[in-house]
Amino acid sequence: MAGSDAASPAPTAPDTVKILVAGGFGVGKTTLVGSVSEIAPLRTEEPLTTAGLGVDDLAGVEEKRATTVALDFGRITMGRDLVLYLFGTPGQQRFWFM
Ligand SMILES: Nc1nc2c(ncn2[C@@H]2O[C@H](COP(=O)(O)OP(=O)(O)O)[C@@H](O)[C@H]2O)c(=O)[nH]1
Ligand SMILES: [Mg+2]
Repeated sequence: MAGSDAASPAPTAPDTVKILVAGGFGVGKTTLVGSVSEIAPLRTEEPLTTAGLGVDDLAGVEEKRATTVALDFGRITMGRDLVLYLFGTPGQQRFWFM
C-alpha cells in the first residue's frame, strides 16, 4: 500500500502552548525564562541608566543592571506531543500596552 504504513503513522506536529510571563519590574521574569528554557533564550536587555532613577524601583534588586525593553522568549519541549513557548514581558508601567 503506497504512501502509508500502519506500524509507523506519519509524524504529526506537536501541540504548542504559549505562556505569558508577566509581572512588575525586577520580580524575576527574565531570570525565570532563561532558567527553564531548553534553548538559549532570546533576550532584549538594555542597561539601566540615570533616566530610570526615581522611575524604576530597584528596592530589593539593587544589583539589577539591565531591563527588558521588548520581550524574553524561551522554549520547553514536553515529550513528543507538546511544546511550551515562554514569552516574558517588560515590567514597567510604560510598557503595559505590550
Ligand atoms: N533571590 C532571588 N533573586 C532572584 C530570583 N530570580 C531573579 N532574581 C534576581 O532578581 C533580579 C530580577 O531580575 P530580572 O530577571 O531581570 O527581572 P524582570 O524585570 O522581572 O525580568 C535579578 O537581579 C536576579 O538576579 C530568585 O528566584 N531569587
Ligand atoms: Mg525582564
